[in-house]
Amino acid sequence: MNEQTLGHWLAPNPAVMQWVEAQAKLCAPDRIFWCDGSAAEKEYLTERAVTEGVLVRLDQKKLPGCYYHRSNANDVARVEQCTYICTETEEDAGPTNNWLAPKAMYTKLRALCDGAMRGRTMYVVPYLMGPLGSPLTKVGIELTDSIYVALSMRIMTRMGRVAYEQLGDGAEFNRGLHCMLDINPERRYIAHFPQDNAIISVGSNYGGNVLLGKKCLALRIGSYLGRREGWLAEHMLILGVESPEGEKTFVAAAFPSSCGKTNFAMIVPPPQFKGWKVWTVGDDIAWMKPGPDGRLWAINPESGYFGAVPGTNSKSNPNAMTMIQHDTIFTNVALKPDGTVWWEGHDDPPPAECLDWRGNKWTPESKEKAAHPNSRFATPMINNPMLAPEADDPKGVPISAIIFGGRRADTLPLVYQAFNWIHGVYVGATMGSETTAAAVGGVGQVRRDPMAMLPFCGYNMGDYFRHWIGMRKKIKFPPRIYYVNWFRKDAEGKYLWPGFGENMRVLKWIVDRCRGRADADEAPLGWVPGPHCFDINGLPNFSRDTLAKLQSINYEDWRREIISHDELFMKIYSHLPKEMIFQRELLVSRL
Ligand code: GTP
Ligand code: SPV
Ligand code: MN
Repeated sequence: MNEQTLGHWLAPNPAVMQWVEAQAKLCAPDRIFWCDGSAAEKEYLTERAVTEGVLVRLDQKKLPGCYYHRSNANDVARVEQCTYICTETEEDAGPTNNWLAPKAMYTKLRALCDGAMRGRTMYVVPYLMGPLGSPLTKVGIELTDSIYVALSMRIMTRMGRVAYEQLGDGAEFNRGLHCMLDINPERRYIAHFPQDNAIISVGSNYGGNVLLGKKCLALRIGSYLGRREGWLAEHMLILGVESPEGEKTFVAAAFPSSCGKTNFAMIVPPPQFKGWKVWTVGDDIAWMKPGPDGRLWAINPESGYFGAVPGTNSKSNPNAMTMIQHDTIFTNVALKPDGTVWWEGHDDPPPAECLDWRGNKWTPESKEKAAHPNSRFATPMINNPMLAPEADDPKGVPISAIIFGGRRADTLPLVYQAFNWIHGVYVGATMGSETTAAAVGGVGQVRRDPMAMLPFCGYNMGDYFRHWIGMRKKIKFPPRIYYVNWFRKDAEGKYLWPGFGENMRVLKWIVDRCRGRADADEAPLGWVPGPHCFDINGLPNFSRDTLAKLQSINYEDWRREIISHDELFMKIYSHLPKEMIFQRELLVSRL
């Protein structure tokens, strides 16, 4: 395939041509490769990535279509300290975001990109976030000098001609520029220009830093556009629960990075839930808009899963294990001599010898982990045996429940339901969670992560709360709001709740509440399951007593918790809706 001739199929959209030309002039690539999304192109690019050493071909009998990638050891996760929201004023970005004036950032980054693709290929990657023809769908074009990004975007988004089809001769598309430079953390910037619908990412080649459709467009720019246009861009999975009678209830859930969205989106109900099915619509991002029928409708803008690998096995996530057996790119897991892969928490025991995520020899005696804690699979959603048929529906799905949840060893109970929408917004806004390996920095520290959006909100967090509160007026039948915590531990540090598939028990109560067929008791935090409508039958070593521990509220812990809420509230005080203060007072008085 001759690259210069590619692109001839492209009906010239003047806005696209002009912009690509200008960026090419800046970055000075030797070649421009116009991606069309075809199967032939995938084959060609894959072959080329293998030749260049960017991908390792895995055993094609055991793992057909699967490839292996190692990122630079200094580049293994999102970098929040290098992520900027370049709104016109610092106040618009708010105190929870890094900010630099757009002009200053453009100047700085254009200098870094100047000639940065000399000797390299610039891939022009057109993509859709959302199904073709959906009113919520957005067009993006990412220019990248990473063949890994081009191939990953093909999995994660609807990539290729389809994007030009939606764009037509319009000029409204997200302009994304990605230059790897020399993968130097000192020159790493993930910069967003919401008012220009533009993103520039330099100095990284990893996940959320560079797959610009995902966190950058679908969440940071998306949330900014959502406020302007009256919808919500959220860090949420979407799933559909089907009862034995065939009734389907759709639920969206926001848990911070590496806190269980992919797992929850794919749960397999335990045996006692005979006839119940859980379908995946999305595992990371939801775009939600009020529909003409007064309900809140959601799409998953992505078309693939970029999931955390460690801990994935046929017990914790059987659907994920099935879907990553073919046509998957693995990043930073361990590579076995037989051309297959391994990670901590795999079904198979540790291999006698393998190469770790850095490419060094590893044996079970090694002190370091074989797979990086933030190693990932990228797999197309069509691989998922429980992919909801609605995942491609331009209309989306109607959301009956919104769940918030964090990773908390103490203080927070297993489940409760907010009293109403505003209370639910408060519950989401005050969410805290232990930090994880999904972002560079410490692991295990509790921090406030409102709605799991702390690293992803593209404007002032106080205004974001106000937008959430204001949405209530636009939704006649608002979803019920819940809080869950799968991660509460006992005094010995062991998880009190078995989690994973057993989370179906919590989900069932939530669905039954939405359908008006489960009772609840009023408690200080919200509604909690009544004694007879939370099923614990068949749970080994689990008693009503354990459930009581999981649900218990310790007043001393809650005193500390509310003081910790206040730290965030003080930080954003000048934009904090007063409803949040009132909710705080109500909570204190209930406690
Ligand atoms: P991102 O892709 O980073 O946004 O993460 P995510 O929210 O999709 O999290 P994921 O489902 O990948 O889970 C992250 C980690 O949490 C994995 O190590 C899981 O094994 C663990 N985990 C998920 N669900 C549960 C659960 O119910 N209980 C416990 N104890 N651990 C869980
Ligand atoms: C997250 O960190 O929430 C992820 C992984 O989903 S990344 O794509 O790197 O953002
Ligand atoms: Mn995520």
